Amino acid sequence: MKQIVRRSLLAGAAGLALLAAGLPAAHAQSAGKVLLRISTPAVPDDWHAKMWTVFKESLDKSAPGEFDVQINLNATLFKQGTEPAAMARGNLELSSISAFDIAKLVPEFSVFTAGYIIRDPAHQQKVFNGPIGEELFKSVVDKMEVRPLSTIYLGTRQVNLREARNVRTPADLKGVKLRMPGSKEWLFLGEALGATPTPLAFGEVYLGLKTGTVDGQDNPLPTVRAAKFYEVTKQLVLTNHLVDGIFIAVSNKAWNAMTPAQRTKVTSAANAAAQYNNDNRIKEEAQIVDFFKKEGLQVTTPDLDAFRKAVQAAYQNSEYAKVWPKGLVDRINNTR
Ligand code: KDO
Repeated sequence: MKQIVRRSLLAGAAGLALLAAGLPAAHAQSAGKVLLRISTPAVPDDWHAKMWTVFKESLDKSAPGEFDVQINLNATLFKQGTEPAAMARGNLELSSISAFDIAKLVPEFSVFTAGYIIRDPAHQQKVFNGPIGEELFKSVVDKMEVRPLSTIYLGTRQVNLREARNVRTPADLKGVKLRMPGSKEWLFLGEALGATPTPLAFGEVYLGLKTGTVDGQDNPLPTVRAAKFYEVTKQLVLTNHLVDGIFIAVSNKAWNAMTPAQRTKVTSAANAAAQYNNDNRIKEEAQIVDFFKKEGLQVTTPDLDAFRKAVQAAYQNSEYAKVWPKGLVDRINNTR
């Protein structure tokens, strides 16, 4: 008995000594390495899928043999939108989470689910890398048990229709079954655009368009190319309605178990991945319209003022705006 008590006291003391030295208490381990499981619905050919290879290569270089980075694409490990819960439970270490995922637990974050708020990728980086990002990310760490590390430009979302039609204003989307990801924040965006939003997971969109379950979908153009939605649609309506962002996030469990040196390396790997995605996506967006025209799609520009006014009014009058901290929209607008 004495022996057991003494042993556990010793083990406790050793644990305390490790913590005092800033060493990890307990890591998810894989053959002695720190396990970093990644899950994303992204298709392999999209930039925010390829960026995870940049992340892995960066860590292999800065910390050879220290991390076991496992990349799971196409939502094969966790369903789209369930990643934050999996991370909080300790079943997943990393993923890229959206403002829509965050808004479920940090309601004020819904300001970034609103159309026509973020102006462009540079504005997005300034907002999230400045005081606004710092304040809001603190609530994410506390309420979601995950820590955003860097901001990924997912692209500017556009409407993509199965059959071409004349779309000048939101009224022209009346009755159009527009596929949106399956959460109320997404469905509200579809409604604000004037359409009839229909929830569907990303992995089911191609077939939904092909069979006519939905009349259209919205996504940034590089994703329309990478997921081959152009094969089953006839028109792109350049609404520019959401300058979309996702955030590379690590679970608090994994983060707290890392040494300070490991945290620094993981953070720079996330930044390298973000830079890779952002540079390539911005470059591709600037020239991608020609690709779709060659594929035979009609590319049209609607009355952007009409879309902006309708969407902004829908949000201002919504339940969402009621929880936005006073002055936040002005602060976002004034970030230059
Ligand atoms: C989508 O389902 O339309 C969406 O673009 C939503 C994003 O938040 C993100 O989940 C993305 O899909 C996936 O990463 C696939 O590109």
